[in-house]
Amino acid sequence: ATASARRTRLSGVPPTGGARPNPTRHAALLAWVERVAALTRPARIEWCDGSDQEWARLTDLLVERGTLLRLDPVKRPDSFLARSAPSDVARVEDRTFICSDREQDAGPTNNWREPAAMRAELDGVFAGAMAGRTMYVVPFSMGPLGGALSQLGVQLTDSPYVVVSMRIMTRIGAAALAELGADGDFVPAVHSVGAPLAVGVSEGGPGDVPWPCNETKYIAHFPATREIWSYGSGYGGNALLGKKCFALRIASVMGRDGGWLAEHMLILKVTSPQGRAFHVAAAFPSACGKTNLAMLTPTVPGWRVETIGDDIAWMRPGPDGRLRAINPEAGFFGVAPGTGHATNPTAVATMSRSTIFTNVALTDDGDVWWEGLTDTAPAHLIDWRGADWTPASTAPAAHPNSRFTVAASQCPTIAADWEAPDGVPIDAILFGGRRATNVPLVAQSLDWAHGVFMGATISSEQTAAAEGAVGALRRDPFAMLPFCGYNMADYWAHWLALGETLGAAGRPLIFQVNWFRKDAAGRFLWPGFGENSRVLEWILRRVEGAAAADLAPVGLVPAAGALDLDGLDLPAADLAALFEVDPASWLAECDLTEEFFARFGAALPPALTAQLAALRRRLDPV
Ligand code: GTP
Ligand code: SPV
Ligand code: MN
Repeated sequence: ATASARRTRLSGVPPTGGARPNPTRHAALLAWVERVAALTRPARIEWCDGSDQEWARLTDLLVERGTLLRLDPVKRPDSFLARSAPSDVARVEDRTFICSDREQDAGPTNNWREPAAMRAELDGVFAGAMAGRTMYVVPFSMGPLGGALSQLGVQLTDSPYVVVSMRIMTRIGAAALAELGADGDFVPAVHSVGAPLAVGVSEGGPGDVPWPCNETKYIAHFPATREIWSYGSGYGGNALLGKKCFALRIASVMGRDGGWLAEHMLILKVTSPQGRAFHVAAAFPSACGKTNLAMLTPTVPGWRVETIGDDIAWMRPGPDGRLRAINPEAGFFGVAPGTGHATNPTAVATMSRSTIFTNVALTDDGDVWWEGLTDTAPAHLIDWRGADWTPASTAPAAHPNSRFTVAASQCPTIAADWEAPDGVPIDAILFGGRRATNVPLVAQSLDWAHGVFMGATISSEQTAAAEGAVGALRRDPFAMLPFCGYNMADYWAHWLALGETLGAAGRPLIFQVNWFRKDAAGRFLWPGFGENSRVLEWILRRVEGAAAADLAPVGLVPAAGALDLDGLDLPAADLAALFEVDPASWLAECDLTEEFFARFGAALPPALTAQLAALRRRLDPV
């Protein structure tokens, strides 16, 4: 069709309600919306204003369509359960693409596709993809509106479930659109569930399904033009494009080009009994404890923990030369299983209302349940697939990657300054993973480069957050394996360079932690959760220069008595096992690191090769 014919057709499309159509004078935005609509051919276009009325209208509509089930309004006010298609429950890493101009800029850890070829392929896939559905225009801000570290995006989506989820996870609507003005920069993000409706079938009516999606999926990123195209999935990380696609994959490229960092990190504020406030950022792979650490209830007397973010941190050197971090998100998309009154009471309190649960179980009285919420399971449930479940059932009631979506502002431990536009100064950075063996409970890096080496060499047992074999040990450098939008070796070089920029005075201390070490019988050696505050205490005393450390081959570990174990029933043998560094196993690990590093060829920073050699010398000093 000619451009003018297209315009005629589009301007004839009535909005279903909500904001008036085209509530912006941003010509480039309007042209892009029109272009995508001409390609995907939605039945109507709706601009989202982010209002409470819009939330009420869309959640009602989703309940009517069977996508959401309203939970008991007394037990769980304004809250909903979604059951996804059983095939659409996690991120799809093998369908995630980085379409940089040059293959080497995607690096060996990403799936690279030549941009022009991918564009042609996507043009085919997206043609008519939204037929019969509403295309929602969702302007959003990552980071507080107008903040110095914040960025704007606009997501087009044919999924109202995605709209209501984006409303929780980011700052959507009229304010973001106003911030964009008539010519502001935004990251364009197109999302379709890939389930066009046949002529005569209406959205949510007979012939439609509660959770539309497509067996074929694409999560494609164009770093040069900062574009995102997502197709075929309605699940969190695949579909809420402000999160992993923008705030990590695209933003990491922006950070590379602009001298800042986009990281898969929680941010927390810790206040000592003496009243000194510290800020900690920590990178753990998916489903390895970020949300739990961010909401930790300390067991060490006198310490206080407040939450700033649970998944993503954007960090850049501030005017005072220190590294400052913001949480670009506005909500939590947290792992449900294992989140309970005993392990994370803060999260449980956070989701007492206005929460969307996805793929958890439904109780007979209209509330939710998952493994680990309580010690004993209810006698009867409807499981995440919608089938009857009893404690005698063999499969779990909630999917292992079932999630809660809830506003950060509802968190009882949210820090007063969690939306500070200039961020908070970071004192310590933690790298962790799920390691049954080898990696000690805590070790401080010897210097910045050693800290970068610790981050670059994280390996972790794979979890249900992505499709793939759960439990398999894999390298997940900086917990960014699935999220770095460019060559991982260039990313390490960027971290090394940032250390230079920050200088000795501005650099946070770097630590490695492991809550998941096990004994031979497979039992966790460390109680974890609130008891992790003991490790935080030692870390922050190190920042103050007030805690003793011994040099171990892998880094500085707490000197005898320096880790506060008061009141903890931890056998001496378990404590020793938590810190055991077996040179033979570690030398074997060094060989694996050498193989891993070799994948990056000439892009590997020489400083990391030097770190590996130094580690080997410390393990085998002859
Ligand atoms: P993503 O949202 O996927 O990025 O995950 P996350 O890193 O935020 O992980 P989360 O805090 O949700 O924890 C994932 C799982 O690990 C949950 O089942 C937790 O109960 C469990 N977990 C978290 N912290 C600890 C800990 O200190 N010890 C043990 N044993 N398990 C933990
Ligand atoms: C993760 O997998 O790291 C998550 C969930 O935080 S998702 O948003 O799906 O990426
Ligand atoms: Mn995550």
